[in-house]
Amino acid sequence: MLKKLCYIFLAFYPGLVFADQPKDWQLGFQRAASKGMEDIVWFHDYMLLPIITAITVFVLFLLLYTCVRYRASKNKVASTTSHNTMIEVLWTLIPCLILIVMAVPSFKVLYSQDTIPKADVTIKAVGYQWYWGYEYPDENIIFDSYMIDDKDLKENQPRLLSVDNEIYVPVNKVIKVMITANDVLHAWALPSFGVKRDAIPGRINETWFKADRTGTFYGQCSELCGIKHAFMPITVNVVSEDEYNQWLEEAKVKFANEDLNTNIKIAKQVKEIK
Ligand SMILES: [Cu+2]
Repeated sequence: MLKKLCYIFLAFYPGLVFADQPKDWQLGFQRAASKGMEDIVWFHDYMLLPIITAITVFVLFLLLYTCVRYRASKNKVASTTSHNTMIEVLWTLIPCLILIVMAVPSFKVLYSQDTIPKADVTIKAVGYQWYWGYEYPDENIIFDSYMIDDKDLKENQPRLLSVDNEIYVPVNKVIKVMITANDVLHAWALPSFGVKRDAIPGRINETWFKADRTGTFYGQCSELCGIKHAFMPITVNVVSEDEYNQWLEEAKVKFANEDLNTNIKIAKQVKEIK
């Protein structure tokens, strides 16, 4: 019971949920790991939620007041009022003002997501039915990332979120993600970074994030893409620069896109034939 109460408490104070993956009973956001997500959480917690709460309480008050004040037993003859210019002007103007006040920070967040700074690392994510393929175009690395089945899960690996080949990125660096799909619509989404973009066949969408702390972060495909839509998770390891370089060295061998030496040999042969 106490545990459940704690979860309900945490659900309303999402900033306190120390997790980079979904938790049982969670209602709020996952803990932010990038400036972009911090802005989104701020916008939700200090702008949208107070406005929504105030409007709901106000409308509830009006409804209750009307029910009591104008109840049939006290008002034998019903009022025939059908217009009140003042009130009509107010209920048009006030919502407009509320929308304008909301629009300013909203557009700021939207544009900061849209303007991609100079990238330190570029990753291409390709959605397939039903797994993700990744490329590090500048590093000649390419690999597929499949969900790990329940029976193969190791300790500390969350169910439905762990993958066999995880992405590695350095901390505090701008990571640009190019997102596309091979077959149907998918969406590459990582809540802690505030990132979600549709993966569309024949088109490349771009987004970016700059993780401000190390750790393992989990996301999922967020566009209904078929029968195994729920089984194509995303795992990102944010590591130090050194660890990233170390991983790169290993990955360049393990996931080499093409054997460069063979290409050079073929090029030489072509030249000789000519
Ligand atoms: Cu998908």
